[in-house]
Amino acid sequence: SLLRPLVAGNWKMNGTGQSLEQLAAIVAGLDALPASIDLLICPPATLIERASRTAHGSRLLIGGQNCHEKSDGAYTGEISAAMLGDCGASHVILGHSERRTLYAETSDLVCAKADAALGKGLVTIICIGETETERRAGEALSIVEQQLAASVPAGARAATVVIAYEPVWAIGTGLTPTAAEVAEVHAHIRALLVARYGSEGQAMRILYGGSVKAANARELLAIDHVDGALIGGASLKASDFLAIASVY
Ligand code: G2H
Repeated sequence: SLLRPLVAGNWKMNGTGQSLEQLAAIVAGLDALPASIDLLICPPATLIERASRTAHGSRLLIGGQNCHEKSDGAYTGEISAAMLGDCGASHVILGHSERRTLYAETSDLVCAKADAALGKGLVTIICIGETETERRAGEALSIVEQQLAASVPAGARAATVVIAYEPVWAIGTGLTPTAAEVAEVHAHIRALLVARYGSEGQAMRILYGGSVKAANARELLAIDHVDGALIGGASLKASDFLAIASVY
């Protein structure tokens, strides 16, 4: 990667107070990793404040996995961008395929959430990616293009927006695309970002996500325009997460 890589963990709906032991182990392992990469863990919302305390004084960043598009109000059960920031989150994942599929989040909604998050100073990681059916139909690039155009705010900047390409069929399945498939999609995303945002698009990081693990990280992270990883299952154990980050 020509850009400063970001290695991000997405704990999804996993973790209680006991999981802070894994977080502390990640913090303890940071010194062995190159200083030239950014590291982020996105625990469930209930752990963000405690996770921030555990990470305090270290370079481990803490983020949320979702936020609401409104700043406050009668939205029972929802969490605003300001609330994430208040708990110590600096980042938020938005538009993860699980949110798009299971909670019917559209790209327009993801874009509204991104605007809300950026407005509160959070770095937003915006996820896009095709389903297996779409890939088989030869639509991977066009789906990614549509999602990118509609999900990423017009004013996106490289310092505050990160794109995550996660082919839906690779998420939690153990399947990963070939290096050539990843390279093709990432190069396409890069071209689209540059066309829309110029030099900001050149500097915007594009993460790969979907069944990243220690065994495949070296190959995936070496691909052009793969500027880091979004890691689900393999981010739950400190040793796995550190092993992936250590390929840099
Ligand atoms: C994709 C990824 C993390 P996993 O959802 O966002 O999860 O690494 O478990 O496939």
